[in-house]
Amino acid sequence: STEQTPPRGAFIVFEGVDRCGKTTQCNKLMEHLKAKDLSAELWRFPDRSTESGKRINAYLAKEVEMSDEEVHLLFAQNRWEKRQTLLDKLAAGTTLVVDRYAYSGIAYSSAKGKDTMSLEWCKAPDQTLPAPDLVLYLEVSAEAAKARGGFGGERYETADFQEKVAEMFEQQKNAVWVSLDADDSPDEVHDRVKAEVDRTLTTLKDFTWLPVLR
Ligand code: NYM
Repeated sequence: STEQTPPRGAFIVFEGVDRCGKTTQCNKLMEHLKAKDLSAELWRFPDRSTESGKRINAYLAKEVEMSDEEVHLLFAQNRWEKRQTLLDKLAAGTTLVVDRYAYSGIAYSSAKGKDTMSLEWCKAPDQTLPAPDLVLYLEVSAEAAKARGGFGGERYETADFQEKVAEMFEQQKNAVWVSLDADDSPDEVHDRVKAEVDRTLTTLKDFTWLPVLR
């Protein structure tokens, strides 16, 4: 047969503190991928539609109390629930644009600074989940974040805590991370996103396997 297996989809993750512009950039990237006629889906974590997601939503809305350790594991469970679907989509050639992943789980939990929750402890529950091909980290300066203001009433949405979260993101940077200056205009950021994603898409022709989180 002359049929060729299509390359797998790309696994692209956006990360950053609250109000860094991730949602805007995810939507712009989806338009770019659709314009290229690529099969692509937009996902976000937490997925608030599942059982674990509903509990997470109630926790973030301050409707229920939970220990920091419990909610950390619940966020990880919320990702593990999606593991097989995620792998199936990529194998079928669908590119996934994912708004937050394990790095958020690790950053927000370890930013709490509890001695029961070291960085290593926080990393453990997500280990061996599929690792993304590209992490686009939207870096927003403390000044710009303050100027944007408008934090909602959810848990974690205070300037002091967000600064600690940013520090914990910094500690997780690795070879697939690209930091983008999110103080630039949305269109400028999008231009860089496009360049990074297009570069990543071309590398997928050369390998079909997916690494795992370590
Ligand atoms: N968050 C998100 C965590 O604390 N742990 C996680 O694993 C994930 C994925 O949930 N403040 C936090 C970060 C956000 C909040 O995210 C909800 P969003 O993107 O606002 O829906």
